[in-house]
Amino acid sequence: MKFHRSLTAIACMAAATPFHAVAQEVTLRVVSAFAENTTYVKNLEPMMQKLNAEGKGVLQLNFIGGPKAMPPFEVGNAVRTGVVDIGLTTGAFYTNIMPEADALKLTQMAGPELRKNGAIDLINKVWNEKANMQYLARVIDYTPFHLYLTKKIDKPDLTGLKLRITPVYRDFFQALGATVVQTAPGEVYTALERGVVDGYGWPINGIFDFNWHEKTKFRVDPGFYSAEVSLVMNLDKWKALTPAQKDLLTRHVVAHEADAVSWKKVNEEDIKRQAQAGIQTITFDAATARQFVDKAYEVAWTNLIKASPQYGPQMRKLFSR
Ligand code: 173
Repeated sequence: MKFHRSLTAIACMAAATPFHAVAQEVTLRVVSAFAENTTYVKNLEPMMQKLNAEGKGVLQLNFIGGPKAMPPFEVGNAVRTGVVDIGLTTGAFYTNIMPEADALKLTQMAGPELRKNGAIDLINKVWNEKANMQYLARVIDYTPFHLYLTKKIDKPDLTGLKLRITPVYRDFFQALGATVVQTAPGEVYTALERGVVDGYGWPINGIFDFNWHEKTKFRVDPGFYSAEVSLVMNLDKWKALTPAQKDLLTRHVVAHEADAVSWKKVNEEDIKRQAQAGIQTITFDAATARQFVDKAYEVAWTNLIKASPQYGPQMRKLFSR
C-alpha cells in the first residue's frame, strides 16, 4: 500500500514538472584552450559574470581553466565526448575531429553577419553532425593572422625557414616553401629561445601575453584570414537544457559575439605596442601583397573542398563576400 502510494506520488511529480517549471539550476563546466591570463580568456570573463548574475537558479557557467587543466588540442574532443560542457577554443585545435573545423578562419565576415546570412546555421548543422557540438558563438573577429620572424625576408618565399604552426598556417606556409613544426601556444617561447624555429604564426593581437616580443624581430604584413575563437558546447548537454536555459545562454553569447567589434581597438593598440617593442614590419609591393593573401585563401579553400566535398563549397559560398 505504502509502496503504491509513493509510486503514485513520483508519477504525479514527474507529470507536474513541465507545468511548474521547477527545473533545477544547471552548472556548465567551461574549459579554455587558451591560458587563463591571456587576452582571449580575459575578454570572456565579463560575459560569464553577467550571465551568472542573471542566471541564478537557471544556469551557471563554471570556468575550470585553461591549458593547465587540459592540453589545448584536446579541448575539442573533451567537448565532443562531454568530458566538459563548453570549450573556448579555435577550429584549428580540433581538426582531428573534422576538417571543416579549420574553415572558420576563412570567413571575411563577422559573427553577426554570419548569423544573418545562414552561415552559422550551416556551421551548426556540420558541428552537430560531425562533432556532436552545438556552435554557440564566435568571440573573436576583425583579427588577421600574421607571420612573425626572427630573420628577415624580402619576398614571400619561406624556403629554408622553420616555422611554428598550427593547422591554421600549415598549408599556406608550406606552399611558400617553409618547413613547419606544430606546437601549442605555450611552447612557442622556448622554441624561439632555443632557435628551434625562425618564426611563428599568430594573430595580430596577444603576443605580449606570452612575452614573444622579446624574441620577435619582424612581422610580415599583410595579415591573412580572420582569427577565430569560439564557444562550442557538447550537443547532448545542449539538448538537455530547458528552453529558458537555452534562451539565457544564447542571449549572452550572441550579445558577446556582437561585441567582437571591440577587437579592432585592441588590435590597433597591439600594432603600436609591437612597433614600440622594436618589431619591424616586412611589407611587399601592392601586387605581391595581394598575391600573398590570395594564395593563403586559395591553398586553404582548395584543401578544404578536397577534404570536405560535401560542405566545403557551401562554406565557401556563405563565408565569402
Ligand atoms: O596560432 C595558433 O595557435 C592558432 O591557431 C590560433 C588560432 C586562433 C587564435 C589564436 C591562435
